[in-house]
Amino acid sequence: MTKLIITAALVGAEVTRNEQPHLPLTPTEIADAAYDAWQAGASIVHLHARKPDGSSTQSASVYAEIIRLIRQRCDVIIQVSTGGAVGMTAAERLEPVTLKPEMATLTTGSVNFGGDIFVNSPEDIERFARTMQQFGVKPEVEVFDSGMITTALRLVKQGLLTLPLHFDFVLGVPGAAPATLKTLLHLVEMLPAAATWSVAGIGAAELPLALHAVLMGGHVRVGFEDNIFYRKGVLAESNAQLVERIARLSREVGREIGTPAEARQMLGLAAVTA
Ligand code: KMH
Ligand code: ZN
Repeated sequence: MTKLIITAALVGAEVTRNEQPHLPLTPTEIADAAYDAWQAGASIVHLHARKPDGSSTQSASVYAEIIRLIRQRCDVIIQVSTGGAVGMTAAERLEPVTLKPEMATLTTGSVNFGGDIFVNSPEDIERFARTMQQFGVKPEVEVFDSGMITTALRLVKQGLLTLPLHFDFVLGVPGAAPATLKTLLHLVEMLPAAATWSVAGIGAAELPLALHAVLMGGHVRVGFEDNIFYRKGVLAESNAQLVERIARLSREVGREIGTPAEARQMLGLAAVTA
């Protein structure tokens, strides 16, 4: 089996310091969390940015500072969010793509998102895909429900996405696909040839789904964006602690952890030096 790619989703847009006291917020805190996650076995960091008051921002300058600080310390793959926070405009959400990070997320459909709606109109999805092509950024297709795979395949036909694709299944968001093994199997069956995939289970589903992915030959995403607990009722001490656990369990069942260089090869990204 291929080595495991671990993505650390360090910050997110919705989690607060009140809920998770160790949530990194400033560029320095986020870069420190990225470094610790990389040391624990993460080969990709999925980034969101925050303003000094803790609210979400897609400001290119804030992302630039986070990326600069991470790059000083390690060669982890940088993946910026284009989801941002619910209610942001497409132009706002696309700002970090202009920095030409190696990867960016691309959600290929709208979805109820707790009490909100995460809106991704067909027109905006095409615009996001075109902008990523223009800046040479590899998309990670974020799948909250099965129709989003169908839409990604349509974008391939339109020439807006290029095979092989990399998908991330975000399972267990209230209003979206449930965090079950059945869902995961169904989504994996829908993928085009040579696709790579990871799973991000929300809340208590993070660990069981990650374990399924380890055994199925998929990849995993963990971190405070998706889950703030280590176990029921016990908050995690850091993002790195969640990365370290899935790395340890994966090794225990005989699956080694990929370095950023190995992950770049698996994902078809160009090699870089730190
Ligand atoms: N914050 C969510 C509304 C992404 O990063 O691309 C969207 C999100 C997905 O987090
Ligand atoms: Zn995100």
